[in-house]
Amino acid sequence: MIRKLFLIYTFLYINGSSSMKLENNKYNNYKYYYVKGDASALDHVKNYMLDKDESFLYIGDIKSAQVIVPPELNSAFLEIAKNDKVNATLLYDDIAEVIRAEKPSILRSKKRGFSWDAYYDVNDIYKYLSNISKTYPQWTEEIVGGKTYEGREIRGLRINTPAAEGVEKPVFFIESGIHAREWIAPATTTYFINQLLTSSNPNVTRLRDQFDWRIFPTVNPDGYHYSYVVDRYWRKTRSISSNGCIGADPNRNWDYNWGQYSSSDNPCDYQVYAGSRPFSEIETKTLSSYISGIDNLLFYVAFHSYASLLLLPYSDSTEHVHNYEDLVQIGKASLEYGYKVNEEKYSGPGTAAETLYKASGGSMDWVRYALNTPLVFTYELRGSSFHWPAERIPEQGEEVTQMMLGLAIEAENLGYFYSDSSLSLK
Ligand code: 0X9
Ligand code: ZN
Repeated sequence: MIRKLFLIYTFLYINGSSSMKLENNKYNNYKYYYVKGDASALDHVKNYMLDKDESFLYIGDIKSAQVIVPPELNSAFLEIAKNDKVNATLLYDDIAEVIRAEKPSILRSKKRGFSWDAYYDVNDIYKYLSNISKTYPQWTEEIVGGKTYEGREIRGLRINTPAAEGVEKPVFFIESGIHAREWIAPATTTYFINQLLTSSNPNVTRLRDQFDWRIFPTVNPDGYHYSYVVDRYWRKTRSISSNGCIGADPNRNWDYNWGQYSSSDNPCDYQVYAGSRPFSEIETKTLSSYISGIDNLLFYVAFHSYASLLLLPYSDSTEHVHNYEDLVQIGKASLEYGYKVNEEKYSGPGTAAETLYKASGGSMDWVRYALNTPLVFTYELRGSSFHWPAERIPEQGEEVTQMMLGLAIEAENLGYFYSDSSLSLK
């Protein structure tokens, strides 16, 4: 599956320098290529380019990569790619233009406030959460799931419509935006919140009423902000290591088989530095303790991007959890519901280890293993790069709304919860 190969990470093939100096406002005329070839050829191209510019941005795996080429190195890049028989496809001629188009114009954001035709910085996302919770004070509450290195709060929204006396609804937790550059995740999550609260579709209002929702649009707000204002391709947190390098991959930092697969122990690794120890990052430490304090946690769903995949635990083993068949059945229903919206086919459901690659220290695995949470899923949302067009956020948002509906319906069918007595009193 070619798009799977697009899926971005890998510590082996990445420029490991923290001196990544590309700034969003310095991307003018940078070209964005998809490259494909055999491992040694790709490696040669990468090293050749890194020799010319130590901050050359190469994000890839064994057979393919996305590379972002400064204008003065474009001809050198094309020449070496040709010589090495590496196939380079130009995806974006000027990536700065793409990044500019992702953000709201000042005029538009002043006029319309928060919307789903542009990507917003973390403060605006938080303002949205606060505004919507004031609009629905009986149903919602602003919640704090943890803290960040730079002193932000990990803010979310609890949606818990009134239930019959003594009824405790199952909790549905949504973790989104753990990887800073995957902007479609927070945008989709706020879209979904908005659907839950404003839709008059009876399926959606029922879904809203079935659960005690804890929804966190961006659990790595420091990283997201940095990606928004400085380096669009930032993935990690923003903590400073003892050697001065910045950030750890928050999806390698959880205390489950920490540091084993697809993890780097080099603090300067641009992508998958696992941190100095499990839960070294204040974000994962505080968020995991918040999650541990939740009684009755039934669903844990994480949103990433991209490549259209549905992943199940565990991410670093092909062994199946005891209710694996149920997870597959529930996941399939979710994908069928989603398919009706855009006819987009997701791969999976299957273990992350079988569908994608082995990766250790991820949130989903810890939540499943440490807390024994019954229904745990990771979605890689749509796209073939980190740049999902802003005007198509609603498309992704509608699909995710249906996918969540599919999850709930099939889980109820399989007897994971009974909701009739607990539905909203209205
Ligand atoms: O590598 C990851 O963390 C995820 N892919 S991404 O391209 N968005 O970075 C996959 C996550 C799979 N699940 C876990 N590793 N827990
Ligand atoms: Zn991710």
